[in-house]
Amino acid sequence: MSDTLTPTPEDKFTFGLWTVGWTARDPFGEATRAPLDAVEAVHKLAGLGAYGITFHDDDLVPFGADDADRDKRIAAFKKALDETGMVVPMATTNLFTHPVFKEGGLTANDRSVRRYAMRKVMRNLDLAAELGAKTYVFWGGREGSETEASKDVRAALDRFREGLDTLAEYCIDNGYDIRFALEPKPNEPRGDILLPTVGHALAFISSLEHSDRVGLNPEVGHEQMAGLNFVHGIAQALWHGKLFHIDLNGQRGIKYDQDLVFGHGDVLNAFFLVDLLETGGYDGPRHFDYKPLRTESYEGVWESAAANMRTYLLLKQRAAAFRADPEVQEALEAAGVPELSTPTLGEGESWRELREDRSAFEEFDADAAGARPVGAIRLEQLAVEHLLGAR
Ligand code: GLT
Ligand code: MN
Ligand code: MN
Repeated sequence: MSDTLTPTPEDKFTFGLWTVGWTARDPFGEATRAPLDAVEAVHKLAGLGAYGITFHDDDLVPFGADDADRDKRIAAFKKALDETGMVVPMATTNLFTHPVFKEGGLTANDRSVRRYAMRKVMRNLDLAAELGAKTYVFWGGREGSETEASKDVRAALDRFREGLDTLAEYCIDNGYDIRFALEPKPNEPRGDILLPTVGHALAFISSLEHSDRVGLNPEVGHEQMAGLNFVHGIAQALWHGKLFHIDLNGQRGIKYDQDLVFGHGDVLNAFFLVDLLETGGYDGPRHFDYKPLRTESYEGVWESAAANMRTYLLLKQRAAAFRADPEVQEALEAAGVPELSTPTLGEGESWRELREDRSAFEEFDADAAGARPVGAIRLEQLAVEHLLGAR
């Protein structure tokens, strides 16, 4: 098999401990797999060519564990990292599993729950900093409601902002080189989650006191659950300089959060996503946040971990071939794609000159321009042919 399809740490592939470690309990059925030890996860992923591992506080140390148990587990995890060279580029807090968070974490109506949530984040920020994490994810799965009357959304956004600004100050004052990445999701587990899409989150970030330290961790399936084009969302996040991290997986349309293997959903969108990530200036981890199917044993778990990475590398190879194909370049030119980078006004031109330019309006043949061919289908078919290995 070609070498470019063998993952290495240079590819920066990372996995959440909760992904390969998901025991496959769902709302209708019990776990189908035994719990996975964090140390084993580190060794197995390293053996498959991954670069790093990420975790929630409670993935590494069970909720409520005493200090001695906590220290023991963290020491064993660190030892596994040392032995394998695996890194921890990102960490996050579980503000969703325990019943205390049933009505929210940073935006719970109950003030004492909000204060507890902030302390839980602070404690894990200390560990994240110690392990060298550069990104801290906030997925507000319980920040939302099922009903309108039970949540004052404007007050909730005030509290969300207060929480993030306070926690950013905590990082600044402790000298932690950590940026925050908000992860949007439209629903599940709450009926409606606050900051449901990339666009909502971007607007919210601009209102933060420490907005320069806060960006996004968009997940493929979460935008697709809302029927949105993930590639467009990522392009806009990059355009704002806010793509701090990314959760790669697969989703088939507007339904429950499937967390399929990357590429096992909308594969054409995944092709253009990899094309964008590889050429658009993103150099962060390629983080897989998926759930190995409940039908699989651990054999299937490790197969699925490898599948995520291999699919990414295959798409990277195909996207590069697409870009290098002279016929594609000619079709892009014919469709006017490069022309969009030319500013609409000429150099030194203002609305005044535009206003006087008769060729732009009075003499412009709108009917002829309306009848021009674009060639979008030819271009897309070229992409499909590259994706399917036909070129
Ligand atoms: C949870 C969620 C993911 C988030 C994780 C980070 S936890 O599994 O479904 O999308 O990225 O909190
Ligand atoms: Mn998901
Ligand atoms: Mn995610």
